[in-house]
Amino acid sequence: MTEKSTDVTRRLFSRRAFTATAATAAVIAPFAVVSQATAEPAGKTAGKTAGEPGEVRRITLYVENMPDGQMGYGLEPGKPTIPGPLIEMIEGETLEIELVNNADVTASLHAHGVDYEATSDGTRMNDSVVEPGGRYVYTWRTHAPATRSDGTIAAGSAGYWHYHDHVVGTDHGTGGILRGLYGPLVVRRTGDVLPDKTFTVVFNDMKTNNLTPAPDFTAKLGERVEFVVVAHGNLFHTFHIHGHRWADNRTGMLKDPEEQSRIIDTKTTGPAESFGFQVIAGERVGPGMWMYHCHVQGHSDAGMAGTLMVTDADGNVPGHSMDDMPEPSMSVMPSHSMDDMAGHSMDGM
Ligand SMILES: [Cu+2]
Repeated sequence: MTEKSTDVTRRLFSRRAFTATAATAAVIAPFAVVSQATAEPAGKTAGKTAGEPGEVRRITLYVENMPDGQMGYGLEPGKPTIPGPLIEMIEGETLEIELVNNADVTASLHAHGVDYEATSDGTRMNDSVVEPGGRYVYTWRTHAPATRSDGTIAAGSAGYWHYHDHVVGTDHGTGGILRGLYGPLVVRRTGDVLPDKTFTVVFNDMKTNNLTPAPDFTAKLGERVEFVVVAHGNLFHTFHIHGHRWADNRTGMLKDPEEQSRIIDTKTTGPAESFGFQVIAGERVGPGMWMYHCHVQGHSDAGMAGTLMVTDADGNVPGHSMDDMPEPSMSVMPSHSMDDMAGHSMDGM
């Protein structure tokens, strides 16, 4: 524990040093970020949008044990990740997910935000869990917004959602979520602007994507970066990212300059809540080491902090040697024992 705390402190300290240097560099060398972004080839940051929905697609998702008592979902056997793979749908589509349980405990798949029969809800109550060695098909449907016969509006499925286990440890999946069985689900509306990269940040009790410190992400200046933020466990968190802001609406983007959505750079989220947004990496602020973190002070101090590294056209962050930079990670293998999880015992999970 002592060694780990020291490690976290060292990384946070060195990040502070990076940030100070980056700020200095930005003063010395101003960036024309907007023009650089718009200088990207068409289709890089504009014109790339979600198409028309297909009808039914089918994927296979594997549940597997991982080192240190953790578990993950993956699209291929032997390749589980925490968080699980990004699953994207377009409103109107149906997705059949065959869950193959290669783990040693009964597991399941429960989704937020989409339409499903009770038999696809991933609970023991509805007999939709998967024994070790078994497989089961969950069907998720989505729909576009519509006007009901009474004239009211039925919302569409589009949003930043997520999925998770609902049976490992307890009938609420408390052990599965703790061990890493969760992932992002993005339902897009036809015409939505597509990102260049999507990063998922899951605040899971005192870890981020089951890691301490939080993982680091890399993007090039001007890339359209999408964040999906999910909270799990027993705590509330406040996501914050340095140097970037978004609109507090479905996509994070304004459709019209007069739209009244609040522009924010911090958002509080509690267990099983999720939100997402897109930003242009480094827009108006340039390349640099841009910290993101939970803004509950005790949480960030305990390691719920990571970096969005925005690189210049040459792949460098001005003022930083690439040797100094933390290894970027998009999906992560856990590197810490479950014993480290504050306030939780693995007993019975
Ligand atoms: Cu927090």
